[in-house]
Amino acid sequence: MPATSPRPVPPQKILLVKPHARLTTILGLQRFMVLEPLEFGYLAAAAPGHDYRVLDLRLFRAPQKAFDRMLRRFQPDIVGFTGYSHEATAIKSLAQQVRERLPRTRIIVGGHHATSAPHDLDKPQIDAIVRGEGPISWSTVVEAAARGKDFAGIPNVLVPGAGYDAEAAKGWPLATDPASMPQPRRDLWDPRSYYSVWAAEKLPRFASVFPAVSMVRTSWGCPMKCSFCVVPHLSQQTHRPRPVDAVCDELEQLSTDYVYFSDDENFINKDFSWELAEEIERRGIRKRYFAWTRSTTVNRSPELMKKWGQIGLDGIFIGFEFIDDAELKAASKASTVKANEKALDTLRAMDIVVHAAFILRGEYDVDDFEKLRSYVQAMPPSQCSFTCFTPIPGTEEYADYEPRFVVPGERAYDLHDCMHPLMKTKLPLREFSARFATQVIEGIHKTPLRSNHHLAPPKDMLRVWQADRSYYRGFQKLYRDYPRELWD
Ligand code: B12
Ligand code: SF4
Repeated sequence: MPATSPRPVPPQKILLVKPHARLTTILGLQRFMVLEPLEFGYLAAAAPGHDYRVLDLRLFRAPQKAFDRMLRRFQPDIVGFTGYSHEATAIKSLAQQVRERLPRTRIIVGGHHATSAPHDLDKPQIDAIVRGEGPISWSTVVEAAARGKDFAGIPNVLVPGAGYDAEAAKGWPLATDPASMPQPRRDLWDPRSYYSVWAAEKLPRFASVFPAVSMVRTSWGCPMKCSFCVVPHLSQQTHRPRPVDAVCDELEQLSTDYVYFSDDENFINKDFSWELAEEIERRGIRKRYFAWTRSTTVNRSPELMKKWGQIGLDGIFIGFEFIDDAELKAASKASTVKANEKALDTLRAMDIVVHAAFILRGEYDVDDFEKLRSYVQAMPPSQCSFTCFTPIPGTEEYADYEPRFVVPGERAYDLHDCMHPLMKTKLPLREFSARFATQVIEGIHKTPLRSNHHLAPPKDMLRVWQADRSYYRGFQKLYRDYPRELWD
């Protein structure tokens, strides 16, 4: 008997939506950078043969109108939402609108909030919650939707409603082999819409500080276990590099010259990073790069940094976190203030700019703020950013702290941008916001482009000024995102 071929999956109209931000802190950040919705490129590549549209609502001044227009014109069979925890309310509200207007459309949610806090998405307007790396399950999810089946039993998928598996939701999703990931599609958005302020020790005269930027993933995960970070949970404390050739093939296809790596730690696997650098060099790929790493990695492998500097690495994000060894130890950072400073000096000597990221705490009083301020003022030119310590959804720490949150339940997710303190602050919230804003703006102004008097095109100078103002105001007004009785 001839083998029967499986029935082809009926082609679907699939809309993939990234919600708009609401918090002024995030809107301020977006003045400096909005990076590609790479997750959707991976999904579309994992289940080909369908008609995909990507709607990135971060790019619209009137996101609701853009969403309405897309639903009306495209009439999707499937809508997939992604989102961070601060976007949880937006996801639920947009999903509700789809449910009311297109009752036959299947609604799927994936991404960080779905992975870390799936119970928050156990709602009637959602048909499936996909956790972890989407490509593992996406084609099965799409096939089930296309055939009108339900989603029970698909790996890493939870089904809202009576069948919601609260036990499965307690564990972290299954890991994915990077070699099994497809090459992400980039034809679903305009690469020129995505940008990042470009940090560098030096830029050519009149070079733009807001170039079009692509986001590329060379690896994900991290073997370390800093107590404030969710990555070790997401990655089972392993670092997973992609095949070097797959990364280089992707780099070669990019239409932009600037690449922001989305890895958690780009250089922690020395052999992989070295091999990747050599292959980039061998293929003659000429791009500028920005990456994330630890100071201890820089100190352990300065020659690797030098190599990357030679092939185009302009800047590195390093979590300095705290300015005191006891705090670093308490957070299991496995680093010291000296190690951070040494890495900064090493990289500056190689003309690689450091983005030093600090964490401050809601318990900070005036003295603590002043201590941090003096430390940052005394640093050599670097790009500095600040977040506020907040427990991460999905971790045990989050559950421990939750009873002490100043805003209850789902509202706490709305504030989860690592800039809004979730516990009561020592200073009144309004004063906390003002001091946070001052720290943030002073940090931005330490950029070497300022001290080196980089001459950017006039439109960029204006844009930087507007972004600075918007970012500063976002922090200054942060207290307004809380109930009024908490402000003073
Ligand atoms: C790169 C990155 C950024 C970039 C932005 C990336 C972008 N495109 O916008 C920058 C540096 C700007 C950034 C900023 C922030 N980030 Co960030 N970021 C990351 C990082 C390191 C990688 C994310 C990424 O893009 N990976 C590559 C893509 C391909 O993978 P992915 O998003 O995981 O998608 C896969 C799956 O999740 C799934 N999937 C995703 N969506 C969907 C949808 C469907 C329908 C399905 C089926 C599957 C699916 O499939 C995808 C492909 O496998 C993660 C840490 C991590 N390990 O993930 C933190 C992380 C996502 N960031 C986080 C946070 C908190 C922030 C900020 C709020 C921090 C801040 N104060 O600045 C801001 C918010 C920015 C904003 N505009 O909202 C948290 C989110 C936690 C949470 N529960 O919300 C993370 C997990 C870091 C952490 N340590 O906690 N970030
Ligand atoms: S080194 Fe970075 S990515 Fe790794 S656990 Fe610590 S903070 Fe997270």
